[in-house]
Amino acid sequence: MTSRPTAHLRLAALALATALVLPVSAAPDGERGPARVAAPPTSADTARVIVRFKASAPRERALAADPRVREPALRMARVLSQRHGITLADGASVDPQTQVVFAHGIAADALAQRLAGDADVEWVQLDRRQRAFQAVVPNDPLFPAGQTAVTPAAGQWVLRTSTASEPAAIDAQGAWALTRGASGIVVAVIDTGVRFEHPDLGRTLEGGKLLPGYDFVSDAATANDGDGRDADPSDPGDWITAAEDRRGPFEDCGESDSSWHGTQTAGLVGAMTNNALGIAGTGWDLNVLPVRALGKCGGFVSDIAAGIRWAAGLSVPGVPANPHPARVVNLSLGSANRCDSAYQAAIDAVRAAGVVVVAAAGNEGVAVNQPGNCVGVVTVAGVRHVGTKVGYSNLGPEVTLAAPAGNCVNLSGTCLYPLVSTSNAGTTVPAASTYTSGGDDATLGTSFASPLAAATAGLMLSVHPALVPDAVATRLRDTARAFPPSSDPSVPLCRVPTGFDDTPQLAECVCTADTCGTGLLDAGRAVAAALRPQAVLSALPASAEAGETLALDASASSAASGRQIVAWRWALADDSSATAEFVGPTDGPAATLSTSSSGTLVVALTVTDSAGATSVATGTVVVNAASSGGGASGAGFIAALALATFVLHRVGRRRHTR
Ligand SMILES: [Ca+2]
Ligand SMILES: [Ca+2]
Ligand SMILES: [Ca+2]
Repeated sequence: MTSRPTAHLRLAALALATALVLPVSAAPDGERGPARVAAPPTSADTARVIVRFKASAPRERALAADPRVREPALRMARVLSQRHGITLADGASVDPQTQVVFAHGIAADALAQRLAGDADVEWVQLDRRQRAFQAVVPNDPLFPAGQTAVTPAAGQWVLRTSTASEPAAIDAQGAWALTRGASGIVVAVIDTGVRFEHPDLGRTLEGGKLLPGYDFVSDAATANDGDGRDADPSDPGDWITAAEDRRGPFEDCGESDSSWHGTQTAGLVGAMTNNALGIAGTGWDLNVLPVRALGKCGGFVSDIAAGIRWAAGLSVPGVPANPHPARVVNLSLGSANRCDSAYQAAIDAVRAAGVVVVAAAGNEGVAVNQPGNCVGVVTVAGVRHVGTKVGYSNLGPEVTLAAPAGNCVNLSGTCLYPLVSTSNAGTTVPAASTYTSGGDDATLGTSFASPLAAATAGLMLSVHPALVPDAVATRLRDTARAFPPSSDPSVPLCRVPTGFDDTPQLAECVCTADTCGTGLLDAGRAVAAALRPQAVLSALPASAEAGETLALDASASSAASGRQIVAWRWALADDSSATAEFVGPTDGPAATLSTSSSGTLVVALTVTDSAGATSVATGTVVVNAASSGGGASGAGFIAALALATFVLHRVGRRRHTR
């Protein structure tokens, strides 16, 4: 630094000149307004351009006094000044061939034109000022904080950018700065059905958000619509009378008013957004597929499993094919049981079809219910606005991550931090369309944390449709924000429950990785992560024989919409114990690996997209000694077989990393 005082001072002066025109914050009426930024410097100020020099160009470089600096900075301004008769100043380096150049008294585009003609210059472009994308604020009136006409006063705090007082907010605003969702990406809500006439939902045919869907409730009494399965998933109400609670098919179901549960989950996923009415939906432009599987006193696993399959576009006998297959299925339902085979089979089938299954953890403060405890599910626990577990939420190692589920904090008055969604005023049959509030109808429960994650998955798939379910889950998990500690030292750590019969943990507790997942859902970070490419190693065998040649295939790798994979790099990871060599190029979508000695091979594939983002996938192959006719002997053969099986499972899990 001190070796070039003149250049240093000149740059400092330029920086000061730039800084002087920047912040303008007072509004004309003297009231404090949002910070504004003046227009970028004009020709009267500083022109700044980025200049890339040809590889053949001579380089003038400033001495690097700092031993940590690997390459001295480019300083070509003096040479260019002499050649072009303009006083130029050196700016920062971009790469070994590219630097910024400043000038006064000339327009930036004129400067760029002059320098572009230089024989040593490859290209010149304007060095444009870039801005952080501002949080997107939809105009739905229930979105902002400070509600006075209705409750909760916090409005849709859940969707806003997280703050010190509401650290659990999921930053849907950050996600919306990247995408407002592709309407072709469908999120299915397997629930009690919906109210199509709600003005903040509506049918897609009439410009609304709800696809036609289907009603899978096969038992007519449960369905409460007069028949079994049918093509209308409208929610007729699921109330239980005192008499029904006493005897009959709904005995002990609990006397209750209609819940309009499905209308609430649907609104959280995809209420009409920025329509100057009611609420914003987490998924903004995502469409919602209503699949009715619950009615009075819930519903049966069989109907839910059929609904999961149909939602994903798979066949269900006796039901017409779904013309709008979903990429995400939300399950805000369940029971305190181990995962039933019927659930797991449906979940496995739709995951194989590329569908992300998201489920709520349940609301008893004990172990995660089914289907949240099934394999391959993104399972969502509920947190308070401060990021601690909300008392009622189930918990345990099956949880993927946590999201706000609604909490009140206060013991009297209206609930302070519920979620807000679309609903209906009817206590039995449908009445007027409404929104939930901080009153008796408050939206509270892990049922409402789950759709926040489901909609986020839909936004992720909107920017990168080829992401496989495991990649969506990994990126959701990896981008979750760390659980904040409680400000109250008396709040205990959550503990892993022993099961469904464990003493319920119904008080606030501090989340840990094995109780509430990897952290707090962050929609903004998750969608940003979805923009990264997906490295996929296909057709990698679990085992091979020494001397065998392996064909490696990365053609299933993918990039986000509008980007392409532009580079592939194959390598063997350092922890490989077998000997092998690549035959031919290692920078294409396919490679050939020739094995020579036994051991374990860890193949690493790095892909780079046209935006320069990278992703790595690794796969493991066990290389066994070549059989020499005699075959492996007893114990050794069995050990090798066991190892191969183990690795097969590992590869199966690891094949789609990130
Ligand atoms: Ca029916
Ligand atoms: Ca029906
Ligand atoms: Ca709205």
